[in-house]
Amino acid sequence: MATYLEGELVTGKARVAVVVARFNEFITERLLDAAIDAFRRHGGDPDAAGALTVARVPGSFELPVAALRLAQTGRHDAVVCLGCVIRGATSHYDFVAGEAARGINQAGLATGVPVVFGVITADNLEQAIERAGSKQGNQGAKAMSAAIEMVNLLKKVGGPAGGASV
Ligand code: INI
Repeated sequence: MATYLEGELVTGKARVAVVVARFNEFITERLLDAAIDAFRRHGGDPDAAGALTVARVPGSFELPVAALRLAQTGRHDAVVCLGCVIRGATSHYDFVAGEAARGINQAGLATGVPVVFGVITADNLEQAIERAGSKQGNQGAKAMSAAIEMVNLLKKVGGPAGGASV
């Protein structure tokens, strides 16, 4: 008999930290609003003590170091990283987007705490807007849902817990 494991989209007592980049804040604040809303819609109370922590960083390049530190505290079951990198707006797009992705992945692997990539990488502002609450949904809501699913999956898997107890 096979064993099938999957995480429910139920916030429960999960404690989630969100790191949000100020760069392109017109977009990233929409991602943050949607992430908090998703936390609530999945049954969480963002105002409960320790349930939701929001940390702001200058740009997407700084997301990994803040995510790593938050994950290392042991006070959060998942960390959601939100940012927006627009190709048209920078010649160092590839460095910022690439290092953000690499560092966010590393922060999760180093700590065992799910660290979710909620960074929009877009060719232009129109594409970014599409992923921040119009045609393509909202990357912030998707990232929060992914975090909650991962918290619940890892709870079922067991083993060494990286985050807070849920
Ligand atoms: N940061 C972003 O989050 N998005 C961008 O599109 C961007 N551009 O265009 O350069 C950006 N740059 C800032 C970068 O993330 C760092 O904050 C900065 O280089 C200081 O380390």
